[in-house]
Amino acid sequence: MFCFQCEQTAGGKGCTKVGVCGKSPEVANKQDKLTCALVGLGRAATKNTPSKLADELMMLGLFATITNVNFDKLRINELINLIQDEKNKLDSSAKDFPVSDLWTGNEDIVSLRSTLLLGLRGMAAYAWHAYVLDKKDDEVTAWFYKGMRAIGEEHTAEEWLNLLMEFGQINLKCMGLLDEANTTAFGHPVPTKVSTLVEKGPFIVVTGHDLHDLKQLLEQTEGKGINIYTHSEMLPAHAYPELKKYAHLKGNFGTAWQNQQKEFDSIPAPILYTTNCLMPPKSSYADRIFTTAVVGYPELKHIPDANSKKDSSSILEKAMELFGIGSKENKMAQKDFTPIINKALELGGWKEDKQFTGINGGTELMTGFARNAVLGVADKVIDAVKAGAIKHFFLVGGCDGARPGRNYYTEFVKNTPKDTVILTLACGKYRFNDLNIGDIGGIPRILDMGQCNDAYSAIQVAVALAGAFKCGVNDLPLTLVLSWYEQKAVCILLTLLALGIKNIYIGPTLPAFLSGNVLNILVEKFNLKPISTPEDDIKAIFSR
Ligand code: FSO
Ligand code: SF4
Repeated sequence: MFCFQCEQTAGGKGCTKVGVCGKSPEVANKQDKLTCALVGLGRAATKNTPSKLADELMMLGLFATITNVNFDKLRINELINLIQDEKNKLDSSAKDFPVSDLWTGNEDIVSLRSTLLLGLRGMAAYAWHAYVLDKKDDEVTAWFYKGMRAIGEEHTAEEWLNLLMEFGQINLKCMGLLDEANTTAFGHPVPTKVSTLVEKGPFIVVTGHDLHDLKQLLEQTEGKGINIYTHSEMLPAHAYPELKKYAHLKGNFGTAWQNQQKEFDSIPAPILYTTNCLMPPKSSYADRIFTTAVVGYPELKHIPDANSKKDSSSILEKAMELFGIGSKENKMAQKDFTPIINKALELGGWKEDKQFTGINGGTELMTGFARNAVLGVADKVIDAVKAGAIKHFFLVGGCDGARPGRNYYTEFVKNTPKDTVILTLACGKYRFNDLNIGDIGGIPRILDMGQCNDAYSAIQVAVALAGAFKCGVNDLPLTLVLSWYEQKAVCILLTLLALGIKNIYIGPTLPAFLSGNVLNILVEKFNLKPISTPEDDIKAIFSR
């Protein structure tokens, strides 16, 4: 096996024996085969128009290879078989990409090619979340095929760089599509206080990013005496009007994904994984885990899609059930959560209310400062900047992770001057989102904009501020301090670079898939900077 796609890769170079994430060599090799089959599907799509199922397989096949999503070689195999079928229907002469060529060749070319592939994986997750809410964009869909074809082609370094920038723009479109899907289905997020108290009685913890799954679970648990708690990237769900209206969506349990083995160990409740980040479960709680959609792990219980299963092919029938793909009509995935509801009732929850805290001891988390809420008070923000009450904005966001060094982000936030505002998003915020660092004229100093895909909101706010101040985004008093872990962070970074955003700080370590030369190009062109210490970085930011 070879895999260097995430921040925790072995030795900062690549996992070759077994994944630090727990991925086995068999699964890693199958995922490579899946990736190369998707190149074949991309090639076949030049001959005939891909079907709805082909589009679904393109998104889901890429999504399934993201870190901590699917550890089940049988499911990956099913996807490969379905992809081969669809490819043959489009063009039986189209060849897959040789697996042996996927991670080999000239170091810089491998680096650039891998960066595009990993970005495509991240974008596939966003496209899928939009798709289950019935939103699709032809340009985004077409780019998956184009991008995967490119993975199987020879390109010069300059051509790869151009492809990466083009991809960054497409991913912006895709994140915009998901923003539209979420806000159309659930309304615009409103600032909301979220408690970390877990009330006595039966409850279910929901993790991952899929708001459509959460909505269905809320509907099906209403009036049943079961409370629902968000975990990790689900926290922003509390801010959406169509989700927060459910009184039994009570609060948030736990922190970011890397603490799940400790946090889930002894809770008297089941946990629903709608997406990453799934860690190999300990035996103490494996029987309480339920996966759904693209998430998979051998032996864990899976909530299938309840949509029609009436196709003649049995692999397809199975895929329809497991992943929610392949139905003839445009149907949003429908799940029957009875097994998890029964488990919650059986386990019964705690006998007494339990007060939990964030990692800094705070008991309340604020969320819901997405673009609509922030731009709604834009005048106030602009006036505060003009009056000198707000001196600088930081976007401190991205993924959390298990490796040491990530308390940089906590310390960074603690060290920011009192006249600065911190925008944040994704699961990295758990390092500091329970801190009370005050407000500026009623504007909280920490503004949680949402999940990782809500980087779209942050971009909209930055562009609007630049418009108001009649300057470019790079001229704003704004610094991006990003933490990365998996491939969604890669597609977001490419979008930021494609928008020409400079001076981004990135950590806790640099991606193993960026070769020295590629990194040099990014440093020269965009002044991308690795993080150092919070004190030195803050000093450098203010001396610019
Ligand atoms: Fe975190 Fe995991 Fe949202 Fe990622 S839960 S690490 S960037 O999947 O997607 O922020
Ligand atoms: Fe290693 Fe990360 Fe790949 Fe897992 S996803 S095998 S930890 S590089």
